[in-house]
Amino acid sequence: MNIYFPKTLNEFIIERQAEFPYARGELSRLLHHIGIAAKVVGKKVNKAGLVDILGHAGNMNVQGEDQMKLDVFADIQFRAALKASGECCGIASEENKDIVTFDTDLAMDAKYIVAIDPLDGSSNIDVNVSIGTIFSIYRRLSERGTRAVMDDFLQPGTEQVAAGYIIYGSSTVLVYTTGHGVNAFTLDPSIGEFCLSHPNIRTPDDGTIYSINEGNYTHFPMGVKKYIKYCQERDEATNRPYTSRYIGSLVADFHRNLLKGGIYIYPPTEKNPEGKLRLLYECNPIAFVAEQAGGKATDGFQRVLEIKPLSLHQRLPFYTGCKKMVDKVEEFLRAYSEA
Ligand code: P6P
Repeated sequence: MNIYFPKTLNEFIIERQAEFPYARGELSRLLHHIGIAAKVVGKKVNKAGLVDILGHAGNMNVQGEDQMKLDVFADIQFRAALKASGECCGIASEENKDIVTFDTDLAMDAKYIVAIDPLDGSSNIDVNVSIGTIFSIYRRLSERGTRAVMDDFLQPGTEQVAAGYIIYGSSTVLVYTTGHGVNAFTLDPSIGEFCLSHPNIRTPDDGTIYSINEGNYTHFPMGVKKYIKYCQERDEATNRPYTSRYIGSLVADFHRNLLKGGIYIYPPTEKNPEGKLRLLYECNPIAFVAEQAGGKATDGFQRVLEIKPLSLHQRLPFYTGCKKMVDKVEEFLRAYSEA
């Protein structure tokens, strides 16, 4: 009988803790608690259609409980886990206009802050499409023992200590980086553990999948329009035409492109002239993972991770994936920039 002895997320985190000089386990504990919240949220997402947790907050479900939207549930769950870890002093979440700071002595003494999109793509839940949680971890700038402040959250993405996402799909997969490569862990429901399934992920240097909502084509910048046509032209030497794949869930589109090779683009549109995606808890964490796997992430002209955030929910155009594909779209953007 072959013994199945997987490397669990906890073993991996502790094993790799040695990569952090002077680390005393704080980051390990924080990542461990994110893993716990991911399991709880994953369970709810996978049963969303059954336990009547779809729909909008404020309604009563069949059990007479106050029904909440799944993303509200996810926000509460991750907030509770981060607070309970004792390693996080505050959170910036897509679900909350302002930062959430913890006021227990334990939490106020914590070293880290977290920016999070608790459930990205949640509009896809009722049609059973994969969705995800995206998180980004920074060292606080403010003094330990005090409440976190806004400046703790407005740091450039290069200051991230760790970042990653959980994709709730055909399986629940947690992908993260601490700046030493990218690793993915698949939840084994039979033992309730995240097990290392994709060690040291490297995204291909080039790819043949492009992900963009072409419904917004009319209002795309000319460089994006030209790039889409480039993807659609026949040229065997460069494996074109490419394949168009767009799920409408960033984590799902990004994860497929990360493994198979591709580019995800959310450019300025008429409805979102600044771009739709948020810098703090969507673009920065995804950009950190992309770069650590050998890919690239820009706003079309500059490296996402070097952008200094000016506000919590700031949006920007987002181009991420295989380095050569991002380079190519940037070439078109420069050639046709209206500036
Ligand atoms: P559109 C989901 O709302 C999201 O933030 C990303 O997950 C996804 O890639 C994008 O927006 C989809 O936006 O405008 O194409 O529906």
